Amino acid sequence: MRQAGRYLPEYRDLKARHSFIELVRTPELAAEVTLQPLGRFAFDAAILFSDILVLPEALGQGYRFKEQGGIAMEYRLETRAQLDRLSSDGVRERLHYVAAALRLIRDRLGDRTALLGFGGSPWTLACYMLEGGGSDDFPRARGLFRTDRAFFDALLEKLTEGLIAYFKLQIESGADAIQIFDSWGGLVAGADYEAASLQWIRRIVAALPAGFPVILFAKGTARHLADQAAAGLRVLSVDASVDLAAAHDSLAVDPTLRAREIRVALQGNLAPELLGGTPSSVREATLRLLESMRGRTGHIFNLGHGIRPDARLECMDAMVSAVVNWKQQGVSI
Ligand code: 1CP
Repeated sequence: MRQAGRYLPEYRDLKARHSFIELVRTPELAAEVTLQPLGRFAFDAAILFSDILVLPEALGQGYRFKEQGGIAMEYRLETRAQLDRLSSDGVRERLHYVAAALRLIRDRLGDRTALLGFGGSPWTLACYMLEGGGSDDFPRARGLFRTDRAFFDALLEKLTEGLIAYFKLQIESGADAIQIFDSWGGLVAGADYEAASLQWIRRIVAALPAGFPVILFAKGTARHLADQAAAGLRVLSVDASVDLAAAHDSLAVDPTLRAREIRVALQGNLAPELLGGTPSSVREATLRLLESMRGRTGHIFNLGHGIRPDARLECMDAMVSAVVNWKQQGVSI
């Protein structure tokens, strides 16, 4: 889940003095923001503070953070000439600040807390690049995928190459696992999901060191969990619309996965909106989720999507202590 952000007073303090992009690009500040949530809550893992859009920027299409919230790209990717100008050649150099931040965080965390690196999926990044910013349904990316597959594939090739270089850099700099965010995977259904998104993710996983753990968060793709598991991912992070226990059981009996002896862990999937409510309802929902997974191996408790700015600290406390106590004592509701 996203751990940092406006729900934390200490993040708001830093944001009052530095722009979002300054926080992302300054290793010392990025390390500080990464560690802020761990100063308050007993998380097992830290996730690097950065953004998925640093990769398009490193390819040549910058982004900015709008003060009213949300993201805008420097321009909308439309022409072949613009596409030709994007290049994955300098990714390592241009993203050296991420490597420096990871090294600082690694040093400060020691080896008791896992450190997650991350990036967007090629498809999700293409959505932002083609639209020129955020959208509810990214009509330009969905349109280009259907009307100009050569352009689409050429863009996704560049993104895939760039992401492979970027993830290797993160691994060398101390990341224990990589989480790929395919936040808009749910916009492409059926066989299109494979062509638009999953095949590129599979290529990335295959290019990383053998066995290196990769977590996939792909919103709205519950029907593709078995395909994702077969793509070499170690953990599938699922959104709050999925019944986690049912998903676990359907993967456990999937004939293709069984034949290939593929097992994945599931991560998730408490609804982030709950954290804007009361501590007692958060505790109850957290315990209900944990209980539903009792006896099923391979569950990493997490939110079903990023933390929201209206999350209340007392609700975060209730959630984290419910998980910690449950783990220590096997507490039930
Ligand atoms: O805990 C952390 O801070 C982790 C770092 C992190 C991650 C993993 C951030 C910092 N962003 C992300 C991923 C990310 N960024 C995704 C994929 C996950 C998801 O679906 O939420 C996406 C789509 C983005 C792009 C982005 N960055 C948006 C959405 C834009 C849109 O219109 O669709 C937004 C609002 C951001 C800003 C951002 N990035 C990160 C934070 C903490 C914030 C909010 C900053 C703030 O409000 O001050």
